[in-house]
Amino acid sequence: MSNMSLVLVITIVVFFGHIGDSEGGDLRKNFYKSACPLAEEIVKNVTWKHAASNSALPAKFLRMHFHDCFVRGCDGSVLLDSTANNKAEKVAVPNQSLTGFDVIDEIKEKLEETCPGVVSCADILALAARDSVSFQFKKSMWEVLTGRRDGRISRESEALSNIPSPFFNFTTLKQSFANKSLTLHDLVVLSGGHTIGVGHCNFFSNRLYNFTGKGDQDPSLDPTYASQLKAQCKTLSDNATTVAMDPGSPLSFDSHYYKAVNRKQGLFQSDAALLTNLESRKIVNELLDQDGFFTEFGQSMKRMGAVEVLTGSNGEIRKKCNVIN
Ligand code: HEM
Ligand SMILES: *[C@@H]1O[C@H](CO)[C@@H](O)[C@H](O)[C@H]1NC(C)=O
Ligand SMILES: *[C@@H]1O[C@H](CO)[C@@H](O)[C@H](O)[C@H]1NC(C)=O
Ligand SMILES: *[C@@H]1O[C@H](CO)[C@@H](O)[C@H](O)[C@H]1NC(C)=O
Ligand SMILES: *[C@@H]1O[C@H](CO)[C@@H](O)[C@H](O)[C@H]1NC(C)=O
Ligand SMILES: *[C@@H]1O[C@H](CO)[C@@H](O)[C@H](O)[C@H]1NC(C)=O
Ligand SMILES: CC(=O)N[C@H]1CO[C@H](CO)[C@@H](O)[C@@H]1O
Repeated sequence: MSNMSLVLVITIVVFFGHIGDSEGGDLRKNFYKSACPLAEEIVKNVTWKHAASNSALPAKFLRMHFHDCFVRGCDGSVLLDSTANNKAEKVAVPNQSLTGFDVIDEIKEKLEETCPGVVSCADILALAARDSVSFQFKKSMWEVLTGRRDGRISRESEALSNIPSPFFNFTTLKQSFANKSLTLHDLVVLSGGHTIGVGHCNFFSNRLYNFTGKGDQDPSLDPTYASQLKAQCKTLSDNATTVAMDPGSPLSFDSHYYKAVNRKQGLFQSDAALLTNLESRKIVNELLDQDGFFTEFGQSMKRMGAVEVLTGSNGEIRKKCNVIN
C-alpha cells in the first residue's frame, strides 16, 4: 500500500469514526453544553428545592429511573400516561407508589422556557435521580452521561415482564439483570438502592405469615426483625401499610443496607437472595465499606443509565413528559 492510500484509509477511518461518535450517539458528558448550557443546573435546582421539603423524593426518583431503564431502556417511557387504547407502564402493579411526576413536569416546564425542544425527559429523570440522592451530601454523587432521547411507547404488560419481582430468587434476579446486559456485580450494587425508601407489606408479608403455605415464617428472615415487621403488617392481605426497607436509616443513602442484609434483615426475598450465592455474598461483604459502595454505585448507575438508550435521531424530544409529541 502506498503512503498516499494509507493516509486516505486513515482519513476515512478517522472521519467516519468521528461521525460515529457524534451521530450514532453514545451518551456524553454534558451533552447539552452548547444547546442548553444551564440544563443540568436547572434540573439540580428544581430537584433540590423539592428534596428540601420532601424527604421521600430521592427514593421515588431513584426507583423511577430504574423502572424506566428496565422497560424499553432509559427512554422516559415510565413518565407517559395511559391513553384511550393503551395502558401505560405507570398503571402496572410494580408502579404503585411511584410519585414525583409533578416535579419532573415542573423541571420540564422550566427547561422548555429556557431552551424549547432540547432536553429529553429521559435525561431529566436520570439527572433528577442523581440530584435528589445527592441533596443529602450537597454534592454530586455520581456522573450522569446525557444525550438520551424519549421513546413513544409505554405498555403495562412490558413493565410486568421486565421489572424484577421482590419474590424472585437469585437465579431469576441474575437473569433479569443479564437481560439488560447488567452483571451479578451490578445486581448486588444496585440493590443497595434499597438503603432508602419504603416497601408495602404485601411484597414481603408471605415471609411473615405463610412462607410455604403452612402458616410458617421464612427461615432466612431474622425472627426478631420478623416480629417487628408483624407489628406493622398485621395481616397477610394488608397492601396499604409501608415499612422502611433499611431499618434504622431509611432516609440516609449509605451502605447500611448491606449490614441489614447480612443480619438477615433484608426486607424482600430478593434482598435475602443476595446471601444465597457465594460470589454475591462476597460482594455484599465488600460493599459494607461506604466509600467502596459509593464508587461502585456510581459505576453501576452509569451502566444502568445506558441500557437500550435511544440516541442520535432515534425517538424524540418530548414537549411534555407525560405525553408523546
Ligand atoms: C434487584 C431487583 C429489585 C427488586 C426485586 C426491587 C423491588 C422493589 C420493591 C417491591 C419495592 C417496594 C415498592 C413499594 O412497595 O412501594 C422497591 C422499592 C424501592 N426500590 Fe427496588 N427493587 C429492585 C432493584 C432496585 C434498584 C436497581 C433500584 C435503584 C437503583 C431500586 C430502588 C428502590 C427504591 C429507592 C425503593 C423505595 C421506593 C419508595 O420509597 O417509594 N430497586 N423495590
Ligand atoms: C441555581 O441555584 C443557585 C443557588 O441558589 C443559583 O445561584 C443559580 O443562579 C441557580 N441557577 C439557575 C439556572 O436557576
Ligand atoms: C428460582 O425461581 C425459578 C422461577 O420461579 C424456579 O424455576 C427455580 O427453580 C428457582 N431456583 C431456585 C434455586 O430456587
Ligand atoms: C429474560 O429475557 C428472556 C427473553 O426475552 C425472557 O424470556 C425471560 O423471562 C427474562 N427473564 C427475566 C427474569 O426477566
Ligand atoms: C397459606 O397458604 C396456603 C397454601 O397456599 C393457603 O391454603 C392458606 O389459606 C394460606 N393462609 C392464609 C392465612 O392465607
Ligand atoms: C388492596 O386491597 C384491597 C382490598 O383487598 C383491594 O380492593 C385493592 O384493589 C388493593 N390495592 C392494590 C393496589 O392492590
Ligand atoms: C403513578 C401511577 O400511575 N400509579 C398507578 C400504579 O398502579 C396502580 C395499580 O394498578 C394504580 O392504582 C396507580 O395509580
